[in-house]
Amino acid sequence: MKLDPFYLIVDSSDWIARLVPLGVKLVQLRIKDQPDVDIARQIREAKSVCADHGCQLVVNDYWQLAISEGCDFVHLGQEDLADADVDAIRKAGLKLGVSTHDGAELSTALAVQPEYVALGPVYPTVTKELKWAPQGLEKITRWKADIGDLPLVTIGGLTVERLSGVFEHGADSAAVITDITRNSDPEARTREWISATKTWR
Ligand code: TZP
Ligand code: MG
Repeated sequence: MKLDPFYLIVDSSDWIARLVPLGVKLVQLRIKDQPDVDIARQIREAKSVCADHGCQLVVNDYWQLAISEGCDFVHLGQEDLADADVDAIRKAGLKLGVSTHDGAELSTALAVQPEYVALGPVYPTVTKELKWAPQGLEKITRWKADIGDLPLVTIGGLTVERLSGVFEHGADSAAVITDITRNSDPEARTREWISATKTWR
């Protein structure tokens, strides 16, 4: 499958309502530590906005809610993957993306035949505490050589200025949180991302 080269990750349906109408085509709803009822409501809102704008919604972590709300794509980290019922996810017809940080995690991810794997953090990130040091650009090339046609999402500290580096090293898509959500003008920055990724779309 072909993924959009710009993969926006946000922590609320409000962000999705604000940024997806600008032309975002791939977005992940990544909510942490909220009651299921709030998450379900936000998934519904996000799904509706994405449907209106031809945007692929990916739900992080909450695969049961993603199934019950009729979504078609989930993203799981390694711990979530270990706990998840992958057969149930597949039976419900959902696509699956998996985070990876090292070779063992890549093997675990490939075993469930995901629609993409994500590699990170490419650069230092303020968003998430990780036990892995920044992976660097060369590792993108190695990962891509290992996975072949399977789409490779890169994540961690990515900015508009760093896009050509990750794509030239073999990334298929670049995921971003901070460079957009903590920008003084998130709408303008989103437009810059859309335009800067045009070559790889
Ligand atoms: N996994 C690896 S890095 C990261 C995640 C979820 C966070 C990326 O966020 P940012 O703000 O774009 O560095
Ligand atoms: Mg997770």
